[in-house]
Amino acid sequence: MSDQPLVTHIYTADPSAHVFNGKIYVYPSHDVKTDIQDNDNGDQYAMVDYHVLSLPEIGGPVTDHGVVLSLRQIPWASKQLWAPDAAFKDGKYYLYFPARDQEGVFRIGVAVGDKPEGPFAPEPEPIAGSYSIDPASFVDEDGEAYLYFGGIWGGQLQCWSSGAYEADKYQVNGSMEPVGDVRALQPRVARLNTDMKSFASPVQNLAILDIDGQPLKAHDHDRRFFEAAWMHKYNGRYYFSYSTGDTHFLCYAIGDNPLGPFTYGGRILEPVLGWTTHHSIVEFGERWWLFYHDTTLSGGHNHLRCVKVKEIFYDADGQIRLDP
Ligand code: FUB
Repeated sequence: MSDQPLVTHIYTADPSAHVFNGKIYVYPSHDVKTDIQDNDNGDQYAMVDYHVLSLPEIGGPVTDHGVVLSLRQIPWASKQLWAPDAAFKDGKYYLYFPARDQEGVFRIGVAVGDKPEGPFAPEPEPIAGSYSIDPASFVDEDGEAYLYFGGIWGGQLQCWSSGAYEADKYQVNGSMEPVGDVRALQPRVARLNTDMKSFASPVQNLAILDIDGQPLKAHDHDRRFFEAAWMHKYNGRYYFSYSTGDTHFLCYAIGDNPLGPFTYGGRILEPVLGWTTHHSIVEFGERWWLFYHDTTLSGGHNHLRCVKVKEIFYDADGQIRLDP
């Protein structure tokens, strides 16, 4: 399998891949050039629209379906259309996306379409009760739908520990997350209503435990959740995967319930070229595929990324491997 970007005519990142109608659809961020210097707030990720990509098979021709949703169409959003995801339910397609609202607080919006390739019409308000970034939707075999989300540092998750937004928690004693031998910040999950546009349950923390059943600690930057949630199911078990941010790993944790708890399982991908790493995992053609990004197309500019795909494998214990 070649290590080539899916497309080279635009910069793409944060790929959320799904199989709809027998084809692979990829919902990426659309990276753009900017004069904004790199910073830990992520201001350099100044995206203003979304494209959808599709391909009939892995390695096949990739179609760019063009702009399917723009910042200017979203009444509540002010900037930064970050990592999106999509879902299908009852004949409609839903595009979930984070953006800063008019006050600069990240929220999660949803836009609805009739086709997987869009276009998508945004709801006038963000999803009530939503916050932070990187929504990942998951529709289980029983039809129940879930939205996973959250990201620390520029993604503001550290401001929501009380359940309400606290701007002064963005940075405490020079740190944008808890420090030391305390529980790490956890990703969030809520069940989605059948309308797929509202939460059916309170937002709850998603526990990621070590092998001894203890929550991952804040100092454990090699394993603790940072951003880039993804959920998939393999052999009846739930796999929650994510990025460790400043240590640049993609990791996964396994559980028996989509609401957790999950036990840390290992790494999926070592650091790529570029600061961020973000992915999705999808089954297609009875094989499993990791969609991810790096910055090779731009020669290493953190905010100008390109989406790639490689095959992944499971061993007899269900652990994810990059080699058969
Ligand atoms: O693309 C902007 C942000 O960078 C995403 O929301 C994060 O997951 C990281 O990839």
